[in-house]
Amino acid sequence: MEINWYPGHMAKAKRELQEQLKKVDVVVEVLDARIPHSSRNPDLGRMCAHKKRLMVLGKSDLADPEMTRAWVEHYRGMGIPCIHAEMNRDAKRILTAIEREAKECVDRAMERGIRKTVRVMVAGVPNAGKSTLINRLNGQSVAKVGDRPGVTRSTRWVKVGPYLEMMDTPGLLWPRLDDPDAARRLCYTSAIKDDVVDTYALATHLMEDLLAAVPKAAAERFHLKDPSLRGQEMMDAVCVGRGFLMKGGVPDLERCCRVILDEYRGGKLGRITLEAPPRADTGKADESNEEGSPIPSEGTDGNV
Ligand SMILES: Nc1nc2c(ncn2[C@@H]2O[C@H](COP(=O)(O)OP(=O)(O)OP(=O)(O)O)[C@@H](O)[C@H]2O)c(=O)[nH]1
Ligand SMILES: [Mg+2]
Repeated sequence: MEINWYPGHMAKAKRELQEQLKKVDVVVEVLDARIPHSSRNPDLGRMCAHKKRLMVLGKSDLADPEMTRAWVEHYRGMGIPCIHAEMNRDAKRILTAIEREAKECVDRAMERGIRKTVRVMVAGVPNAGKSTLINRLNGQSVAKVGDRPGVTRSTRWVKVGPYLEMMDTPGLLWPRLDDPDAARRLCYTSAIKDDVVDTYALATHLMEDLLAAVPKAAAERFHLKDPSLRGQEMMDAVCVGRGFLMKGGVPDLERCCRVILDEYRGGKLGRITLEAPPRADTGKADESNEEGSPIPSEGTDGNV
């Protein structure tokens, strides 16, 4: 499944971000807690290497809490400050974590008798929840939010307190999505828009990944009597199970695909994380060789 999506506004946004970085004290990188490896933009890591950083595993209400904890530990082990958050609830915790990262530069300015305004850039892949986070901290909906990628089109500073300004940025992908598994998972979570992929292939892959990660929950939700089915047979069985049939009993695959994607995205199958962090005893935790193991092992449906 080939996926290529790097619209013009993203290339422009990347240049703008690079330019703005000079003015920024802290970079908050928002990841999607359901896919903490694939939603990490390697370009951002490189661009912000010399900045104070805070990683926020957003949408953690949709992810398996145990796995989220493991990912937070994993990134902390790499020396990156990391917290998890549900954007609409955890504003205070996020604010405290930002203040912690900004303390050094605030104290330095204070020694010179200056009360510094801290400038924070909020960056990450499309649809991760960046604008939602800023609205929440601001207390008002100043940034446009929407459940599709590419809602924020240009950078924008928002004052969220007397001494705190945050920059909302357009979601950034990297120009070559050369890891097909990561690209596919970015489609599952709507970081890449549906129009650029084949919906049938995407929904089939998602269904297969769900059956691998949470077999019981997926089979139950989609009324699949035989959870070992894959490909076309599996999709036909879902149509029969859920009653997505057209005249003459023909499977309504279009509807089936839409429902699989929508129900996963809406958290209808429970809290699922599709990537496990590398085990602590394998591989070194340094940023250059960081890799997540793609799919949690069979039978992790304890996370539902
Ligand atoms: N369940 C859940 N949904 C969230 C959370 N944060 C944001 N959302 C939803 O995710 C969608 C995308 O949120 P945005 O804040 O627009 O995301 P963004 O990162 O600014 O997206 P772009 O501007 O397109 O890059 C919206 O429908 C939000 O309501 C969260 O913590 N949990
Ligand atoms: Mg936005």
